[in-house]
Amino acid sequence: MTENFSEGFFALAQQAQNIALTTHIASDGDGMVSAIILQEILRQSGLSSTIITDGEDLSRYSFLMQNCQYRAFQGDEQFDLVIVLDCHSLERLGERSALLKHARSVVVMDHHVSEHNPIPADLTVIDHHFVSVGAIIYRLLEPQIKSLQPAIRKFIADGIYVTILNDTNNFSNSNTTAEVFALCAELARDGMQAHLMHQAFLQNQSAQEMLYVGNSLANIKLYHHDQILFFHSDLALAARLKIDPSSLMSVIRYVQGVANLWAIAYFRELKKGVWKVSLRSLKINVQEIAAKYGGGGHRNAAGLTLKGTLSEVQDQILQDISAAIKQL
Ligand SMILES: [Mn+2]
Repeated sequence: MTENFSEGFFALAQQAQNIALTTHIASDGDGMVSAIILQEILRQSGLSSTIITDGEDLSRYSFLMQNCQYRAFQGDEQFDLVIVLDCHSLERLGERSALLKHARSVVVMDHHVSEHNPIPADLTVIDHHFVSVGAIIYRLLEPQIKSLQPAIRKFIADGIYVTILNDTNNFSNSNTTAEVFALCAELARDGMQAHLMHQAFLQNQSAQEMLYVGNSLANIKLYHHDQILFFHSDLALAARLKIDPSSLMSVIRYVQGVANLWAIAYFRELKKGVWKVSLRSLKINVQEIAAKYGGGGHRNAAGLTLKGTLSEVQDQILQDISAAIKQL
């Protein structure tokens, strides 16, 4: 698969006049950092590209963005080649799905469980065995990466390590396998220093962010014999603290240490009456619940968007989680 992919990938990239890299709505440290490192790999082959965002604050990746070319989606842009990372369904691209209409070719690289409405592409890699899309890039473009100058290889290793920190939640999720450690050992041999990446990516919160987290944790509610934990952050809280929640690390990780839980749901208000719901469970399959509402993810971690008041949305999700628990 490696050879075929990299050949096909570089052939498409070389034919393209211009290249866009993009990822799912509410981008994260896997999709966005994968875009940053793939942009560097393309640059090293003499190919320029642009990362198309939703205009979110990317400052938490600034330590990897010295040479990054990116801009917010403007609505009517045309790119010959569009590379979609960490997502393979049209809905998950939001407004940026318009990029695909004008594209001559499309590449999709993802590691989520297959969903409805997959993006039609010239080249698709979807493999849920991979810990992150960064890890897919490393394995599929390994010969190219190994041939680069040491400083560039280190930069790419740093980025791939960050995608793994993000998607394993600092090596604490069930996707932290022997292969993940083996891959990280290779990254360390390329010059990646784990303690520096940990500091840069996981220990860079502002005091305002901690206030946002603290206020969100203050509204924890427990259901079903204290086995289901709900909490939320609304628009009023973000406005009061003058914070852009899309720029923050996942808030849900602060409750993943709570003992004896069957499921966690975190509700964040995206717009008036629209809630992004993040689900976590080591017992039930939350990907199935997310898929029911057009969302997606993995068995243990998934997300969806729901409209309604907070209590309507929470009632709905509580019913779904309770039903899934009953079926166990
Ligand atoms: Mn990912």
